[in-house]
Amino acid sequence: MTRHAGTALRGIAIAITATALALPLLIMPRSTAASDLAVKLHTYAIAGPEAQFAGYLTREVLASRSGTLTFVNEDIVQHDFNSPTGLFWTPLIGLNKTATVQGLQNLHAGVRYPFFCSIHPGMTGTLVVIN
Ligand SMILES: [Cu+2]
Repeated sequence: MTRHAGTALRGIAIAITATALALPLLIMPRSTAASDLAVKLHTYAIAGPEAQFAGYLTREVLASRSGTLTFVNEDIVQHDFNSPTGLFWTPLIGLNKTATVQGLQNLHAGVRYPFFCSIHPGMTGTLVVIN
């Protein structure tokens, strides 16, 4: 085999490899790339004992727009979980109660949103929307 033929074969091998790598991307329906891989998270935000002084136990909370975020109150004092701009919210709930956070569909993936307790403004955190 001449040096020229070897170079040509190497070029063909590279072309075949590149095609093999690109093929799944071309065949894969567009929806599979992002939305089918999106995870519907069920996550929790928690107010622990003395939360009005200690803050939320979960200062950073993950959520997905199509998932479920449950707020849990483990304090004897009532608390809630709200967006300062009204994008998401729960009612005030008492000890050992849970509430589903409403309004997640209003949010945008990849954005961090502040949250707080409406009767204890010092209770704050960040909601991270992953998809
Ligand atoms: Cu509170």
